[in-house]
Amino acid sequence: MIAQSEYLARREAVLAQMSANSLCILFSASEQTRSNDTEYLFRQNSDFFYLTGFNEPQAALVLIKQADNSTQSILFCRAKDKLAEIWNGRRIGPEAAKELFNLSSAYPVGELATQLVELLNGKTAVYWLQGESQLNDETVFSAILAVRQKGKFASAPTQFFDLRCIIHELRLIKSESELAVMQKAADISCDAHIRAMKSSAAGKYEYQLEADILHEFAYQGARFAAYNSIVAGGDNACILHYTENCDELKAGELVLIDAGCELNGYAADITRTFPVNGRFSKEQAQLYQLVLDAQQAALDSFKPGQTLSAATQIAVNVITQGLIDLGILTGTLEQNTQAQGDNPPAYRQFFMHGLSHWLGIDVHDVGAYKINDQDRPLTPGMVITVEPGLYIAKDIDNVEPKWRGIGIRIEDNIVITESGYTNLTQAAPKTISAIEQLMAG
Ligand SMILES: [Mn+2]
Repeated sequence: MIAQSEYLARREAVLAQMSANSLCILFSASEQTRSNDTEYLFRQNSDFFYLTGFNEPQAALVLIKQADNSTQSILFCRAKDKLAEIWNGRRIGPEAAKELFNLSSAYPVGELATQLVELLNGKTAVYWLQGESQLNDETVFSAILAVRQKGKFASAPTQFFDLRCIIHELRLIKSESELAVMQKAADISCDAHIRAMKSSAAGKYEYQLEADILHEFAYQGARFAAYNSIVAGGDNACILHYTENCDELKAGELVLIDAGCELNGYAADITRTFPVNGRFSKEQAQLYQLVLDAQQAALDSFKPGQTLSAATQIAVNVITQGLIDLGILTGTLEQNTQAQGDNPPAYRQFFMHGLSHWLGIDVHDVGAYKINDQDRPLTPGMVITVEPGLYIAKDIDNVEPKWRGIGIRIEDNIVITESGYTNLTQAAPKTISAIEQLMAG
């Protein structure tokens, strides 16, 4: 769990970057209808959660930095309501929230619209997540308009900043306590992958392995998957975001599982590919080893100062050279990794997605990948996925039939450290021998 003192420090870090005499507002997520009068399980807005740890809908956080640089954190949240709480669950309420969440003050959310007009009056600048929600933009603009209409002694802010450039940079570097939560999310997700490997058998259905995965997540306290789980047998693995998970698993085929849980707001994102019946065929093993070698070569390069594009190039070169050696591609490494006129490089037929993305509260986490249009050097505390893949579709005609219908991805989650990296997901087996051994017994 993340201590309240850390949420306070995060708000202070945002306030430190705000200009004097400014206001920042962040809104909670809203409940989303699933059908008629039932909702999806509530999931908090990631940025709001990062600054508050407050997990209710219908809330807003206002940060104020006065002209003399003194600061306030104000929460607007649902008022206590006996009847509503009997039907729909407990509410913390403003009074308790003020103490529990280290706030300067807290008010019922019904007061937000009128108080916001007063709070904005006289401020120079406003920060919010512009364009994230029409309703939230409307709340901000309506309050600004109301200040303008108050007369000549009122003054409305004239500088509007996107809060993303502050908060998303903060979120990109994970603290020790965030890394501890992410390690736990990774551990649970590794257990789930191991369980699916042990459970796999020809004749089972993809959704049954998905059920193993989700049960393991929930049983260990992670009620949410961080994203829809992919359980793709055979050539379904060549559909990158396959989530139907409805087909029968067949002996002799591989199954690709891309699944990770969300624990206390933080995501894991792991992919493993293994034989349905526990033994790789010769061709499967050759392609699998190639992806594993590409991943290891990329992993070996990670340390502060490395860039994602340089690491990607390392993985691309290993995969491309391997495909040439197996006779799947012809020509030189350079010919196959460079664009040919208007055509993408030849290797892109078989490895068509990126190697890495940020990982954190969002599975595809926030933070700029480039700074001034230049690849950003990695720094300690960044968490990324490393996920090379190789996909040879069933209907591709320029590849020998024995290679077709095989999709492989291997994905781990790593933290960049001062000396290199640590792998959060090494507990999930990924060498051919480790997978075959686990599944044999
Ligand atoms: Mn991923």
